[in-house]
Amino acid sequence: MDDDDHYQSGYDDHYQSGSFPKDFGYAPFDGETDGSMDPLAGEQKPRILLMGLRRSGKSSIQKVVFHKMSPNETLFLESTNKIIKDDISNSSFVQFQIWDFPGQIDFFDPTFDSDMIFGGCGALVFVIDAQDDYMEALNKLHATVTKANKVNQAIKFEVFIHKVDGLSDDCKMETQRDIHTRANDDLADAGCDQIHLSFHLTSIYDHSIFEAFSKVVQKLIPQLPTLENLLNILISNSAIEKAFLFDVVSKIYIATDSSPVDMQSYELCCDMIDVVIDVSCIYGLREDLEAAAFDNQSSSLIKLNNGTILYLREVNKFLALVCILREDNFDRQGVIDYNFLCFRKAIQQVFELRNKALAATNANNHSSSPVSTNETSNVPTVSQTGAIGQNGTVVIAQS
Ligand SMILES: Nc1nc2c(ncn2[C@@H]2O[C@H](COP(=O)(O)OP(=O)(O)OP(=O)(O)O)[C@@H](O)[C@H]2O)c(=O)[nH]1
Ligand SMILES: [Mg+2]
Repeated sequence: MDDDDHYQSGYDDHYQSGSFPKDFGYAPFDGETDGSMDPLAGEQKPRILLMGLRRSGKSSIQKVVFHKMSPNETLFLESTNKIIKDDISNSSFVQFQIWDFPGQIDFFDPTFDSDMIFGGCGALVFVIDAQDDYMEALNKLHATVTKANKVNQAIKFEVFIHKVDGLSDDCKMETQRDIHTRANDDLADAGCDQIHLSFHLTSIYDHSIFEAFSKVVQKLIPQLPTLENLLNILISNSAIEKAFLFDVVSKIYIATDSSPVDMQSYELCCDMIDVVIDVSCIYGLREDLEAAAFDNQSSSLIKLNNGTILYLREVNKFLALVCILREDNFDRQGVIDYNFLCFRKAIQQVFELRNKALAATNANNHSSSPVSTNETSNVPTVSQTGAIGQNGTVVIAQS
């Protein structure tokens, strides 16, 4: 992509993508425990489409979340005039393409191949500029959603009520309520009640855009319930308050335990990842070795002055576990560390089984439709000592 090359060439070689060293960008995940194959190679990856009116902020979102562009730099982005396809292949769990559309796209244009575009689409993110008059955007949303749903009923529709940094809290709520009501009324009037829209208040100037994108991506991960279960078992046996499984490059969380997420905790964990990567870049790299800023030795502990601890551990090349817990509960660090090792092992099993299932499917059939996997909830068992049983298994069955 020309745009990316242009953007990244402005960076020092060592910091190609934000504070990450050159080899820490989005490259095919090598499975860590399963050789160097990319199980989705040759398969069509699930797609996330970014649509919305001109200047609503689509390209900015894609650049800020996945290419570490700073929000201020988006002021200089040029209008998109063709579909930009961006491959996000950072880990086995999070492999997808993002297609950034020009604002003025016309569905009735004969060159617009809606079967091809909506056919393999997992999620459609529709961006509405909340600082502008949004009536036209709502019409476009309605046209887009009904058209896409005709082609593919499996698409998840996500509406980003965007640029809310300029609005007061009251105004944000009022705007969300108004957009929610109008969009759903339009669908009801057209007899499309079955279409479900999810709404998110977002801005590239805070963590809300990462949080919203986390939710979008999570819906595309079939293993999510298994991951959530593993996290629940981990936290309940380790006296941890909250745990996030992060994709380190994008800082989106691909899973968390089932207690509610509050923005502040999420922001703290994001900031911790930045600190770890930055410190690691400055002090951790040896000249003789092309060591990455994030590797299997990565771990960090930050004590806050309110008696809380942030604890980060590497799970695999692209994932980190970040936990929040009370300082008093950290006395038994041995148990936490042991439980973590069991957790990591279980996650590796999920990867391995998924890779095997995908490899088998690739060998057996050469259809171009995306592979879907379902897992049974045979999650690791909890042993009497309160740790995750080492012989715990996670089984993924082909649907
Ligand atoms: N205040 C604010 N401005 C934003 C936000 N996101 C994007 N912008 C600004 O909105 C303008 C348009 O952003 P783009 O990303 O180019 O919009 P687009 O939807 O890709 O536009 P087209 O490619 O023409 O369809 C830029 O000046 C951005 O800086 C946000 O969250 N808050
Ligand atoms: Mg654009």
